[in-house]
Amino acid sequence: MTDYTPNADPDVTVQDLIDRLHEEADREFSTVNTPEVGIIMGSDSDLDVMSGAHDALARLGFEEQTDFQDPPEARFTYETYVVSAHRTPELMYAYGETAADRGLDVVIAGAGGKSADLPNMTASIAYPTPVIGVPVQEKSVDSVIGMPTGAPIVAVDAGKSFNAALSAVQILGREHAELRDRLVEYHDALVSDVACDSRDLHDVGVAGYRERRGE
Ligand code: RP5
Repeated sequence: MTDYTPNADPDVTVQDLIDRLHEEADREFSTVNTPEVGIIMGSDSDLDVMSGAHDALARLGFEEQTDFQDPPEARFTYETYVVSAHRTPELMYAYGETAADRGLDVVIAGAGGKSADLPNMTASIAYPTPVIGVPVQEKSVDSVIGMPTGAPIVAVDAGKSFNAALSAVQILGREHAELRDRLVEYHDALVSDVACDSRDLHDVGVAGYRERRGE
């Protein structure tokens, strides 16, 4: 949240968003047309870190769905909301509570600060829908992963939202062979990148390699 000036005449309220989520959850729909992955973050100041998840999903052929009733062409999609555990606990509750009924298969939740409670609270509320926590900062790690026995959360290291998205697609891949294939293809490309880097670094030499990288 970068602008601290209160909006005197907001054109949307938290209650509007809560109502929207419940309306969508109550609607009859095919899960083919709803986002598989929900990405939430505690503040729009988390967006740069959380964009790694968007990048990974785009790399795997997902498109962003911005209108619940009007899906993009891609078969697999994601959505993104700002949901603050401390400023808007009711919205966090509504998001977690409606996740499965809105067709989400997995949620990626990121938060920063020392009290990074959005991922762990959402995991408890959305259970048994899996939640993958992203500590936005190093100091948020303990808060995100520190769940009591019986209250699970899957989490990645600080800032690793890209990996959170890969983990989300691994979960989806259990049901969708197409996604398993895309994950394997992605991994194969990584492996051959290392092979190329290794050969080039050796064969071109350190100085030439650096020069080629524009350093
Ligand atoms: C957390 O507090 C958010 O997830 C964010 O990382 C941090 C700071 O939020 P802003 O003050 O930038 O909104 O809840």
